[in-house]
Amino acid sequence: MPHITEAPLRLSNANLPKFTQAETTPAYDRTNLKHGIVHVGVGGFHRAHLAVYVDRLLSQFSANDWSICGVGLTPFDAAMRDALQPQDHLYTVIERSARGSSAQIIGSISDYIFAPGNEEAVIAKMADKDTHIVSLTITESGYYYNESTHELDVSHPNIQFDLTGDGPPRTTYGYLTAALARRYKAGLRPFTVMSCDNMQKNGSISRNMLLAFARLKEPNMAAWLSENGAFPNSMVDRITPRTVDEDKHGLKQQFGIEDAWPVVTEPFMQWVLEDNFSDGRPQFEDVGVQVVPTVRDVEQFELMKLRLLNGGHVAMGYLASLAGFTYVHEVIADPLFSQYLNDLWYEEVKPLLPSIPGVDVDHYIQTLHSRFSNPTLKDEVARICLGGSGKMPQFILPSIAEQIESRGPIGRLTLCVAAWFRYLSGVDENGKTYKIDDPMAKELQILAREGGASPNSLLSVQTLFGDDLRYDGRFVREITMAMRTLDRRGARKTLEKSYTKLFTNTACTQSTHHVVDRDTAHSVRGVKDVIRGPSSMARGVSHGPWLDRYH
Ligand code: CS2
Repeated sequence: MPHITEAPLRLSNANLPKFTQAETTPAYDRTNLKHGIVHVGVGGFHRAHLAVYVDRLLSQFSANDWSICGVGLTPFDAAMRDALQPQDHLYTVIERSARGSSAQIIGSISDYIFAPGNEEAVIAKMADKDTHIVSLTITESGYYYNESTHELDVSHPNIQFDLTGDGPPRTTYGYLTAALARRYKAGLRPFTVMSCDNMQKNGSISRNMLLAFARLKEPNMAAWLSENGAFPNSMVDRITPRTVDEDKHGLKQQFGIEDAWPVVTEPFMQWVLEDNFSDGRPQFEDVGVQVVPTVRDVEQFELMKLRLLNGGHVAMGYLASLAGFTYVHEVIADPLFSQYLNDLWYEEVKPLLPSIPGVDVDHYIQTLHSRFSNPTLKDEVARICLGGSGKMPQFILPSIAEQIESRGPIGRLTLCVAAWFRYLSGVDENGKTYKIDDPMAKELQILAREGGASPNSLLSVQTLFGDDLRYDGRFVREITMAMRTLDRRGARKTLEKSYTKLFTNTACTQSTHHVVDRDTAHSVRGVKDVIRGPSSMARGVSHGPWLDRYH
């Protein structure tokens, strides 16, 4: 690992030629770029994903019309502005694996507008003729999508404000609609709205929600947008932990780069993108994006990724948080938790997935296991527990509903919902308090405390559970039992009770699929008896309540 002896240098255009330890630095003229893309929500994920693909386009294909202008809509985004502006919007992507770390300096974001106080500048930028795509990473809750009715949450105060108020917009739809109305009047084409959020049919949801909003606010423009707009669906993937101070220090010491806000990520990166654009697009396929012709081609990848990767994160996250784990790789190295996750994947999620030509789901699951096991990434359990109200309806509840429909097993999926309910109390099993970071935190926390070991109060939230789940006798029975067991025994003991027998009886009889490449070798050590197909216990009890014999 290189260690720098000279003084570290602050990132800036002028210093770029001096960063000799970086694997790549922008080799293009950053003064000669147009903002073909305006991106709303510049966080770690965007900077490790779309911005990296665009950086490749700029370096390798001189795609100068496609640089990114970042936009931050919330007051919290001031921190990103303050980090990026003084360093000419350059930043470093630190890739970490068993092989070590590498640093790439990324230059594709060439401007940043902090919206509060500069609302007009954001609208003007989106409306500019050089802007062809507005991309979004605004989290699940940024879409104001009612999971139960599949409609825009029109009654939300922010949406109401943007529909009826005179003030500057508060929601993404407020900005998009204002900018699109200008383009409509100016005779320009609508920009493509490209969602890069983890949602099933992210493009279709963006389309339906924005059109619902626009029909109420700008009906003429809405008709034009409906006819001429484009909202590609996509599956996006790259695990991107929160940056901590240690990452900044490490970057200075190892690579001589002083960066106010680098991004840490894994080597893996994937983007499956529907080829549906209203005002042109860069040749994303030239830089490793899987551009596919129709929404159907994206759907199956999306489903696999959201239900297995994101669902897996949610499933382990709340139980692990209650049990006091800090990092994801520690959870996966614990045989009990690993077995739980493995059984959830194989028994309760995989059977629901369509087969994708050329994709081996078992291999995909093993890859996830090894990605989650990466100890160099230090992905925090707290991160994967953020925003559960947006994640549960996307990643977990649909699997439960589908399993109920086909009379399949739901024990592990249900235990994860129970763990979330217990987590919402805000106190872990060691009595440690933590903040619930969720747009619905206030109301959910009140309901969690009111409900105690009973799920009924939380199940009454119709927007999350719809009518089919909250009135489903089997689900309600299982979650009630799961919550009681969790309450009495805690997360680890609940799992221990479920698995002690299984481990002694079946550990030798299961076929084991080990992942053996260099990058993932860490995953094999310590958990080698755990990565395998579904357990016999799971097969044996799959149609009965999973936890009832522990009562
Ligand atoms: C995580 C994702 O917090 C979460 O929802 O599951 O951020 C996950 O790391 C990414 O979707 C990976 O592509």
